[in-house]
Amino acid sequence: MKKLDVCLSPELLGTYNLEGRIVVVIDILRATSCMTTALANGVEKIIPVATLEECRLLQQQGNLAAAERDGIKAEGFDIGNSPFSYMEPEVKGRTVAMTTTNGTLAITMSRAADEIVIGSFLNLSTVADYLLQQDKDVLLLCSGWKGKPNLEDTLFAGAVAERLQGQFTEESDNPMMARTLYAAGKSDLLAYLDTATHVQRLHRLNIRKDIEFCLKSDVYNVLPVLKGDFLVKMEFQVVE
Ligand code: 3SL
Repeated sequence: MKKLDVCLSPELLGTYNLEGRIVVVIDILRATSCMTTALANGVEKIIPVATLEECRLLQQQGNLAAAERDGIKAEGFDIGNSPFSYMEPEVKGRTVAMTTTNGTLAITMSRAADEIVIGSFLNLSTVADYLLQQDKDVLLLCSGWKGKPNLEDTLFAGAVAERLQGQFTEESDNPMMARTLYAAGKSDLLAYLDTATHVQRLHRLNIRKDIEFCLKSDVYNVLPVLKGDFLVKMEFQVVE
């Protein structure tokens, strides 16, 4: 049977062998929700980079540049990290260089994986269907916040683990823990997350509608995958 595990923080990534695995990178608030929204709304590709310097260089080469640190748009860049920025007509057909506090770093740290795909509530069913159809072990990687686990990424890992239950051997208690949290919170994710630290941080920045949007399930049926240096939309057919 295929194997499933959940890595609660990129700091723990060294305890996993990524060879031959699909890694699902998760940063619900808000990086992977932005990536999903961007590709669903016509962005051609995304170049995820770990540092502001790399992002600036790509901006100078003519790419649209999205940069966020500590929830705030970094100075001198075109856009920050709101999914609503990707609903504007100007982004259609563009290549976006993107750097965020945790999400793009988690992607960079997963490079040894066989495949890297992007997960968010916005494309939950698409991610789960894809994983069920592949013949590979899976690691759900929560980006967390600066090395520490967080509730929203763990909840999404639980949502995926719930969909995969019975089809994968679970390698640690993490999938069960994540599923248990998701079962407790899924009837009202927004209320369940109300006191979560990153939700509170975003509230202090007056960011509220992004949170509500990022917690909606199955708004899009796109699967962002990393091909070389680019995140692009993968087309695949769900086999019933
Ligand atoms: O940490 C990240 O990668 C960001 O998604 C954080 S924020 O939601 O933009 O503040």
